Amino acid sequence: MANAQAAADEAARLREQLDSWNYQYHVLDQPSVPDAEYDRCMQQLRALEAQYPALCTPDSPTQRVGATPLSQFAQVQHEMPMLSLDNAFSAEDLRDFNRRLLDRLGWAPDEALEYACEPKLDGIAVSLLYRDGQLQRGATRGDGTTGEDITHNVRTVASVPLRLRGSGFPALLEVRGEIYLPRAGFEQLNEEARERGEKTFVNPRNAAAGSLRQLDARITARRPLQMCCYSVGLYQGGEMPARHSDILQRLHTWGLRINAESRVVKGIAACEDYYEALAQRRATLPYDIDGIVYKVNDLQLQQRLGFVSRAPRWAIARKFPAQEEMTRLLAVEFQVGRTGAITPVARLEPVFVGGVTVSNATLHNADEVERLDVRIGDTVIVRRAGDVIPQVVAVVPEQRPDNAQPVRFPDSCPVCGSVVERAADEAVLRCMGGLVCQAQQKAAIRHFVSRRAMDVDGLGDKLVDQLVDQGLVRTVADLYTLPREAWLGLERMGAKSVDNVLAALEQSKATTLQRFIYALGIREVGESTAGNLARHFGSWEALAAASEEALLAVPDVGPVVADHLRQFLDSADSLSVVQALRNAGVHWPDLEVRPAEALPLAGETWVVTGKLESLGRSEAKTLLESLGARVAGSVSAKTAMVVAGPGAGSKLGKATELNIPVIDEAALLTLLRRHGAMP
Ligand code: D41
Repeated sequence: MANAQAAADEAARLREQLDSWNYQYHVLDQPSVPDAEYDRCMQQLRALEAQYPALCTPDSPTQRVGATPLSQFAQVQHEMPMLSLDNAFSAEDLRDFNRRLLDRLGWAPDEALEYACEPKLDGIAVSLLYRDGQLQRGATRGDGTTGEDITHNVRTVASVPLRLRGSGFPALLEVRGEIYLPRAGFEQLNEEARERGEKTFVNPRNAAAGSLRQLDARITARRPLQMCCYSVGLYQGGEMPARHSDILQRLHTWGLRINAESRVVKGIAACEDYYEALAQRRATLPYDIDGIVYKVNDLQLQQRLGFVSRAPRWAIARKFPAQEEMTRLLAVEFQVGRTGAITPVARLEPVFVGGVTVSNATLHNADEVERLDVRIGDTVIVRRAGDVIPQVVAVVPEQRPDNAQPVRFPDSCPVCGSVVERAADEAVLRCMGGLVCQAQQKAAIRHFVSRRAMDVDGLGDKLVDQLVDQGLVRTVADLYTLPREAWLGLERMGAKSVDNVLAALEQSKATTLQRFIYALGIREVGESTAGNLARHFGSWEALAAASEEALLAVPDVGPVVADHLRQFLDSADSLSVVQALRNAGVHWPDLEVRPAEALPLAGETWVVTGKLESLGRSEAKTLLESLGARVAGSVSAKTAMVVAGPGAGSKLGKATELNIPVIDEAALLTLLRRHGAMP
């Protein structure tokens, strides 16, 4: 008995500890212990519960996943209907909404109502029912009156507390919110699906919906879903605050996740400012949102305003321009890139998506065309998010016409007629014409003159097209020897424009070895690899003479890059272009070669975690390696420094615990510049 009592006390202690860590990690976004410590505690609790089955209560953190899959979903009647939201599609619509409310309340047209503003998460609306603080039921919104019982799945969502924290909650409390998949989780899920050769999800919302529609909660448990609460439905046996924003705060103290971007503002102009500010940051948020929800903050006013049919009068969703739309695929054309890669491009019936009219979208490569099973004539879903190029993400199979045509890849280059090849381990088809292919000539020149390469101002795409189409320029070296009269003969090139281009070309001759290597457009050799090569070899001669092994010793150069480099350096054509460029006067200072031990971060192990806004993690890694650091995937006592961006998780927690210095991206950029790894 004494033993059993001790076990019960210990189980209670472990449960409290695990709940608290879970809350800090998933609700506060503040990881406080290493994963290993969490796992160890969980193991201890499991062992205790196995020994004393009576200790195993439904709210134990060990009980998030039930044992057996369901055979079907039960229906749930929402005692208090889950209302829907009216939409506003413009600033004008939003002002109308505000005017209607003032009018209905009998307020003057210039009075300022207090609004709670929050991002509209693109997920699945759910209801959580807590009785005496214990999670009793999770249900989908369904049609607002009848939903589905998804308790078994909701229990696996780490940010859904199985029991409420603290005290003072009503005996019966229904919390409403959105379950969604953060973008990083979505990417990870699709990555895993691709590795297994399975179908990928179209977007995070579909992935979240699919995850909640599982009869087997063990599948749901593997999906990194999140819950964010936005209102309270039914409650009995307790009081709730009189303002929406205070209700959210209260939910937060009870251990429920709320949106960190929520704000209270006064007046409709401030609502618009909030919209504009969040629209700017939309692409950088870690989750998809499709608009902003505005709610009258005062619950008494809400009550006076009431609702019409299924939607409250006191709330509205201002929608962002949609990032996905349906349109028809008219044709597929093939573009030839700088390295001969042939990219299928969808020609679409023009459609307004993500704020612009889109009539072309990339289909990436043959594998993607096959995966999508896309045919000409199909209705497709086009996505344009942020400033990324539009892409076809899915086909609408129900709308396929009888005469839909499969996409046929060309047997020869659509530009130069050379043979095309598909390497065994690659998804891309390539034109083997090399510099014979005018498409490759143009792309090579466009790259060579681009800002981050030789930076030749005033040599735009149209001009490059003319030069190549008229046979005036074949290689980048020809740019420097083309006589003034030839430039003057081109369309829309007056004396002044010609002089400007010639001056820009002259100016570009004084360059750096890094820019020069990058400008050559060698496959897989980007800016940072070019920098590593330049710093490692110091001169063109040393690079050109480097063996495969010598190339492999350069940070970030693996067998593939080394192979592309050797192919370039062994090609008589390529070398003659380099020679012609140098004959024309292109020059750079050679660099002092420092042995690896003399690099500023030699011998140090660094860890990069979280999101880096301007660099990205992989570039940060390359740049750190160029300074001699080793970049590792996990934090240990040997770690010299941790670079942490937004969303950094357990690695940051571990660094803090081990007293390892942590810097942010801004400090990293300063350090990289100070050591000359970046301009
Ligand atoms: O983020 C959301 N998707 C969201 C949805 C939100 N932040 N607030 C919402 N508020 C409501 C009311 C005003 C009715 C309580 C909602 C929704 N409704 C909603 N979600 C799905 C249908 C309605």
